[in-house]
Amino acid sequence: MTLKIEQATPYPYSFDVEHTALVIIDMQRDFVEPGGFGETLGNDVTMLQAIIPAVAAMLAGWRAVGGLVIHTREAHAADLHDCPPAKRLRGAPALRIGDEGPMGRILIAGEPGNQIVPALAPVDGEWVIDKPGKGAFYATRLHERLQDAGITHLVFMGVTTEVCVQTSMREANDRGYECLIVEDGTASYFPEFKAATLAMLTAQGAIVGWSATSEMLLKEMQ
Ligand code: C5J
Repeated sequence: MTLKIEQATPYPYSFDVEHTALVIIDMQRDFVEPGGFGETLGNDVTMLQAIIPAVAAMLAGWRAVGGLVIHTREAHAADLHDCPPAKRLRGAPALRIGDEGPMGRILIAGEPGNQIVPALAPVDGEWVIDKPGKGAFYATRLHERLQDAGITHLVFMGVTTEVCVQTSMREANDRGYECLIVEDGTASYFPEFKAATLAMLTAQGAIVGWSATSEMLLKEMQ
């Protein structure tokens, strides 16, 4: 099934569901709920909670057409061997990566805070990629798995727009994927950073990729 999003920015985006994956970046409790990594950095996590309904609607629509769904989590091993000291020691957060917080150890794989929020929980057959970096392709086998699955197009959602979503979309673009970001399916703790990111990704004739709203996509997918 080939779909065309006529109103996408900066020009129409065409994709074939069989060769496209929906990539939901880091919708984990660490970023979205109080007491996690996002809040320890001093952020207002309610900014990110606001997109859950739009992400859930896209996820339901994508599942209904049988497309591949990929969830990522920013996650480190319990012994922190995959967390560079530069990442752990930077800044002055209330709690650092690996410290014990209200939802278990901050940003550690398997801890309660590292789980995808219940409204967007993965189901059988969906991929869950734990990534130690901001980008989903760094130190993971995502590219190899996508190649094996014949995926050429990626539709991105998740948090935060200017950090893990943008990094992942840029990594994907450099690997040859045709990428689109869902405008209302992504959020930042800083609305001005989200706006700037959407503008810079799509500028210069889709230099990194396209953007569109969930409504535009869901209308075509019906
Ligand atoms: C951050 C992310 N912001 N998922 N991670 O540290 O964007």
